[in-house]
This record gives sequence, structure tokens and C-alpha cells, in this order.
Amino acid sequence: PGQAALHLAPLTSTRRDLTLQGVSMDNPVQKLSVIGLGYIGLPTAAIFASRGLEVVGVDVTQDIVDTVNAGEVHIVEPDLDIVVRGVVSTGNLRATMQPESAEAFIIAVPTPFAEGKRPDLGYIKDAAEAIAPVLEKGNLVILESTSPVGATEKLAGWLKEQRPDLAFPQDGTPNPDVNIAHCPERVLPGYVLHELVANDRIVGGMTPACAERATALYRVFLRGECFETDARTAELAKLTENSFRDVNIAFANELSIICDGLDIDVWKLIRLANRHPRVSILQPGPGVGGHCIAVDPWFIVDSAPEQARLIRAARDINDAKPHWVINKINESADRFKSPVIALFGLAFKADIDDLRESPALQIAEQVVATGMQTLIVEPNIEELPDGLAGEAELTDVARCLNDADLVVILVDHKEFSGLDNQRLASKVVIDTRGVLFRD
Ligand code: SAJ
Repeated sequence: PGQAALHLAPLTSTRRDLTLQGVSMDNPVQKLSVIGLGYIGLPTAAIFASRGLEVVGVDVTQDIVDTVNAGEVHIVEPDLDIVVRGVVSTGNLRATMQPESAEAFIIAVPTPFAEGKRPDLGYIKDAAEAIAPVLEKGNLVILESTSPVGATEKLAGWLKEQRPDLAFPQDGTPNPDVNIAHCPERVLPGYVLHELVANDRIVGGMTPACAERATALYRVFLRGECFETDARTAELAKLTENSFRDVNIAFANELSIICDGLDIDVWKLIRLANRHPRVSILQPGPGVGGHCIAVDPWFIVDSAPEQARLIRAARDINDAKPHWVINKINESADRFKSPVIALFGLAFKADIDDLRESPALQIAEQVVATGMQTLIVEPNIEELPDGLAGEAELTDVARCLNDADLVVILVDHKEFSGLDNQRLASKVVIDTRGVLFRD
């Protein structure tokens, strides 16, 4: 049964109705469950729901479940609130803490690292144990979480432990009861709804049939192409993409430190070098933040500690950059008796409100620890986070241009373009993002 039965099932009137909205014969899934309603799970659930599927979102946090069921969102992502409100009001999306049966499951839970930068698959295991009791013959299970090589096989093993009555792909039977695939998400925070639909997808099946079924499901909303492969290659592909970016940012960060010592403007240098047709250097910054690029390369290092030398070095270079910036700040502050320092930006990158794993936040915490009077401009937040609240003042650009001796630009938020150069001329300025150069 399983896949074949689903493909051969006659069109019911409901199915025909749904076909008009995006559920086609190729994708017989009408009811989908998304496990984990975070930065990836919620937008994914909402997009599927907007194409006419019945989507049940499952989360372990009651607040998140309540927020979604009220048609609201708990994360900041452009337009997500509008889509969620729409699909909750039509009944296509609802949230619950209790997994229930569905035809397909998408797992989108965090995969952080634990002690020693080793991948922590605890959330995937929890998700497997949560859905195992409701799994049925013919189900498709997709792991979207960024995962170390072998995680999809581990997921399959955990499901099998809980449901020895079902045949899984690793059992080697020609038509397993449950199909399993890894389809890593690749969307950029801030552009999630656009990239979810437009980006190509890598679909790694535990068997070719598993990949085919997953592709058929994503086709419901995808404008990009699907490229089918095996699960392990898909796992490493996602890690490779983020490591590639990390290595390239490390190159830019290393250049910035070399240039500082040689008294050369790194932004000018990079712009000139990038005029070569085969050179495309990224931008230096105060370090690499977020929960992806600063984490995922360690999964490769963990799998191949002896071989992943460049990948590890890039991580070390990027992790060291905030400390280099802090030293620069301290050296500059020494010139003043009681300096007033202004920090521009706290988020981990431009034009978002996300402070998690932010090098700018790390630098701000070190600055306030020195006891210097600290002004902070972060247009995307209403109040300072714990650790800074009470220690620094959240204010605006004008106040800083009036009162600060030392200005440190940590994030290239759009609000910081066109800063008044004349007002800055009397101050010591450390521009970690090249904002002034761009202007
Ligand atoms: N950064 C620089 N210089 C640059 C580019 C970025 O210092 O030239 C810094 C940013 O300021 C930030 C960090 O790197 O602190 C990461 O930002 P990002 O925009 O490079 O990436 P993320 O973490 O927001 O999203 C990445 C994306 N991966 C790639 O571009 C290869 C996204 O497509 C992934 O889906 C996401 O990781 C993820 O979820 O894995």
C-alpha cells in the first residue's frame, strides 16, 4: 500500500476541489503536520496552508500554540503575520501541542550544538518520539532541520524503535510503510516568504521513492526547482552552503585585520579586487552571528575533525573578530579621560530585530562591563535586553552625534546610511561594517 495506494486513489470531490488550489495528483497529501512552529516551521506551515492543504502545526510551547491559533505570530518576519492570519481564519492552519495523524510530517525543530560544539539531536529525537504513536502506513516524514550527516538515518532509527510494526526505508523492503527524506531549509531571515517559494530545494530521500514523494509535496508551492539526491548528500549540502559563506566571510574578516595593520582601507581594497571577473569577496564585519552560519560548520568539523581544517580555521577567525573589535574600542577609549561611547546596532545583521548570537551584542556587553558611559542605537527594538538594561541607554542617532566621543558602527541598518560626516569628524569612529565608506 502506502505510496502506490495514494497515487492510485480515485479523485474524490474534495481532492478535485483541492487540485484547483494546488494539491494535484502528483501530491496526494491533503493533511500535513509541521512539527516545530519556529522561524522555519511556521512560515512553511503557513505557505502549505495557503495552498489549500489542511495543516496542523505542533509545538511544545503553549504560548506559541495559542498565538498561532489567535492568527498571530511570535516571530518578526515580513508579511508572515498577514499569511498566518489568513490561513488561520480559513481553518487551513491550526496549532496544537498534541501530535495527530496526518499523511505527511515535516520536522522543523532546532539543531543546536552542545558541549564541545557537538551536534545536539535531542529535539529531533523528541519530535520522532512525539509523532511515532500517530504514524500510519503510507506516511511521509521529512526532516527540514539543518542536520549533521547521518541524522536522517538516526531519525528513521528512532521511529523504528517506537514503531517496530511498520516497515521503514532502512529495512530494505521494496515498498516501506513510511517514506523518509531530508529537505534542508535554505531561506534567509528577513526574506523567508519569498525565498521559501523561489529557492531551489535539495531533496534527499532515504530511497529514490522517498525523494520523489517529498518533491511532489514541495511542488505544491515551490517555484524553484527540486534536485533529488540521497539523505546524507542533502545533509552535507546544507552544511556546505553555510560553511562556504563562513569561510568567505572569514577571508574578508582576516583581510580587514591585515589592512588595519598596513593602514589600508579594506572597503576600498575589496571593491577594487572585486573588479576582477572571477573575484567576489564578501564584507568584513564585527563577527558572524545568527544560529546557522556560526553553528553549522561545526557539524562538518565534528564529522571529519582531521580533514576539516579550513572550515575550522574560518570558524576560529570569525569567532575571534568580536574580541579584535573590543580591543580596538578599548585602545581608542584610552585616549579619553571619561569617554562616552555610542554603539550603532545590536542585531546580528542589518534590518532585523534578532539579537540572538549577535557579535554586536557580545561587544556591547563587554563595553558596558568596562563601566564606560554607553549609548546604544538599535532602531529595531523597544528596550535593551537583559545584561544591557540599566547599564546602557537606548537612544537615537542625534543624541549620539551630540554626546559621544567614540562612535562604533556594529550593524549596517538602513537607518545608519547617510550619517552626518561633519558631525562625526570630531569623534573617534570605528566602522566595522564599512557604512561610511558606502556613503
Ligand atoms: N556577514 C558578514 N559579511 C557578509 C555577509 C554576512 O559579516 O558579507 C555576517 C552577517 O552580518 C551575520 C552573519 O554573517 O552576522 C550571517 O548572516 P547571513 O546573511 O550570511 O546568513 P543567515 O545566518 O541570516 O542565513 C544563512 C543563509 N545561508 C547562506 O547564505 C549560505 C540562509 O540561506 C540559510 O537558510 C540560513 O543561514 C540557515 O537557516 O541555515
